[in-house]
Amino acid sequence: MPVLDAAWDDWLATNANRGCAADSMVDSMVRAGFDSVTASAAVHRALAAASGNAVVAAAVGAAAPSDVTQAGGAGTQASLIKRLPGAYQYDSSPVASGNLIRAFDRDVKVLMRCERPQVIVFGDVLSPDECNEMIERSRHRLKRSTTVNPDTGQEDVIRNRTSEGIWFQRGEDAFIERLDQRIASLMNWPVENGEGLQILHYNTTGEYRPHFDFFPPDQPGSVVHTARGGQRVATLIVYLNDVPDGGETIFPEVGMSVAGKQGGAVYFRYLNGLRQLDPLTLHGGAPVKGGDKWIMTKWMRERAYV
Ligand code: PD2
Ligand code: ZN
Repeated sequence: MPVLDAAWDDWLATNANRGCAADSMVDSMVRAGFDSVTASAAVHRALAAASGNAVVAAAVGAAAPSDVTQAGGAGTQASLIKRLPGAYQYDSSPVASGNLIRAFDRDVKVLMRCERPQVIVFGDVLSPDECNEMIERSRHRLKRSTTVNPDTGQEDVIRNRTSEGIWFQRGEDAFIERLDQRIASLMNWPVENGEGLQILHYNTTGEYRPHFDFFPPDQPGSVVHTARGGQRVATLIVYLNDVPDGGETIFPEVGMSVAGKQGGAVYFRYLNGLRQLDPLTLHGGAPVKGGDKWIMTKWMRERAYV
């Protein structure tokens, strides 16, 4: 793989400042021999820096973990640090402490906690029967997933996200209502601040390249989304099946990956009490190498989601 040297830093900065689309920059880097995770992370950092998104760009530089250089060479880090008004400050997570959390109607196991970024892996959030019921309710209603267009806010189908999905309205029936209540209790965030549950299905080779779940504050397309309940605060991804091979949830900035187990979940929080956004929560769904993958996501907002 090529090295992300000063020449690549210049190329990234130039193209980001010219307003090139993230996809085409990532494609160019992949054609030049970079792997897609490295390319995507470098492009996101360059775009954040170019948009003057000081909070995001700055904290990338400030919190640099040892393997950040894998995705953005020393030059990239140095140029980001220059823009630094203040690094992301880790305040306490709303999620309860302890190894077992009573979440509405169920005891949920805590399997792993990471402080920076704030990531928690849970076991047994849903029973196998509940996972299978969500899959069967969704199987015949799936539509190709979209992502938010940064300029218009419209939902676009793009190559970066090769999954299909379906949304359930919050509390749309007793079963969904119970899951909404349990998840809100586990995330310790008001149920009315939650978006509806989303089910996603990936076939073999399906992936979701690294991205942020929050709406980048400086992108015009974010306004239409934050008008409904403000910024996203935290994500819970529940694994509805055991993926035979691949499909891990990856956090490339910190070299972490979570291999899902049916009923388990990964939580991550990216908006703190100061309304800073944590760049270390860049994450993706690694390509599924064998079989298929089903997940359920819950996104929590700052205020009631209407
Ligand atoms: O499928 C995943 O593991 C995944 C990874 C990252 C899903 C999402 N993000 C998402 O739906 O935002
Ligand atoms: Zn995501």
